[in-house]
Amino acid sequence: MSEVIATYEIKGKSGSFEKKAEGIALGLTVGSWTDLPLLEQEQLRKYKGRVVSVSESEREDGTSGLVQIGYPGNNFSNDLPAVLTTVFGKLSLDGEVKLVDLEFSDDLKKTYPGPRFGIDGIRELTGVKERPLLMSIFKGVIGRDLSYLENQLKAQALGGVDVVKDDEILFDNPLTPFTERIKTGKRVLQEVFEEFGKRTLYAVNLSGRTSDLRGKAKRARELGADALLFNVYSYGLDVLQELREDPDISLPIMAHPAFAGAVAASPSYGVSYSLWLGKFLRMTGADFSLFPSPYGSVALEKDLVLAISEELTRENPFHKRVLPVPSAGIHPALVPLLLKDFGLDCVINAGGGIHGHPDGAIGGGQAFLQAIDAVLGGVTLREAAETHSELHKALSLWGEGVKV
Ligand code: 1AE
Repeated sequence: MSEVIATYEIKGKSGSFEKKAEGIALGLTVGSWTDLPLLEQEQLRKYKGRVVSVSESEREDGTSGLVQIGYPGNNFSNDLPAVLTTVFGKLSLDGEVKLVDLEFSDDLKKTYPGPRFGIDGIRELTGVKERPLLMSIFKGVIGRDLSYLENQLKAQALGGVDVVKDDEILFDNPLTPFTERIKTGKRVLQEVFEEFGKRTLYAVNLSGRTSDLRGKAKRARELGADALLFNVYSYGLDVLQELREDPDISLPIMAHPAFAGAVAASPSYGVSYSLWLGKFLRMTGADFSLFPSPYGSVALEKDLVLAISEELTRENPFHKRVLPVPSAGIHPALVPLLLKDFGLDCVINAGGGIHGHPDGAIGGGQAFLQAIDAVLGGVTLREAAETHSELHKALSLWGEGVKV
């Protein structure tokens, strides 16, 4: 049966949730039911929502109901805007209701594209097969010109990072226009490759009006861009899906979580992080998903973070796996914790933790790689730091209070 089953967590009085569930199942589908003549009930039956389950629990902040409603696939065109409007349109405005999960039947699920490249494809492109990828971020580039960007990019590549991404707040601008960033980035990274044999990819921020995005993305591909950074939540998931599905774009897409907290951060309202930054991004075609780690400057609770990662990486027959990118305030002393939580198939991503290294971005990148090697070799960071000066300096700066 073609169906989407939504799970909601609802705050309310004990014993009230069965009625609430019936109200949602009917109110968001056929409207009234028991008052209808039998003939009309028969005609509308295939559009009627159904209550799948209702349970309740007492928690510190009051009574909560966990309610599952099944919505027939007949009710919506098979696109995420229609699905979201059905399952959490008006309801999202109706008090303390959180959309915890959506399960799509296979016939619906398989119509979403999933990532074009996925973890294996990105590993092919970077040539990094047996360790987590290392990514860094341009920092402090607003108001700076192309030569500033060029120097930062070169230092990051010389530090050995695998991917460099634009800062998400760097938009198209006269000092560092989109197309010039791509051309400059390509030249610099090719020079580093020819001299040192290290391949680094650059993810350029695809920004501007929605109607211009496809054209800009195609131009980026023609110019030889490696990947696109995309502030998906400032635009919408369907825009991401459009970019992913366009065969003339065909570039890896890195989804930035900017604005995602506006919808997902509340424990009692909005959409769960695992859906928002996990399942939906995978369905609509991101290759990388950035999200706050449990440890850094913008931290999320560990169980929420692990639930996002699980949605991105769990095997599923329809969609490739997405690279989890736990981010924000990451420095080398956190590498053991990140690898313990996320395993090898993740990206270690740092801005300040690379550029803030006492030896600059070159030393910053090297310190991260030394930390990754140490963990994979079963050596503590303190031991590795005895023979690696970059790691030693990083731990002296950031390692205090972190078990290394
Ligand atoms: C959760 C996104 C993190 C991000 O995009 C970013 O720029 C992090 O910078 P740092 O590593 O905190 O300096």
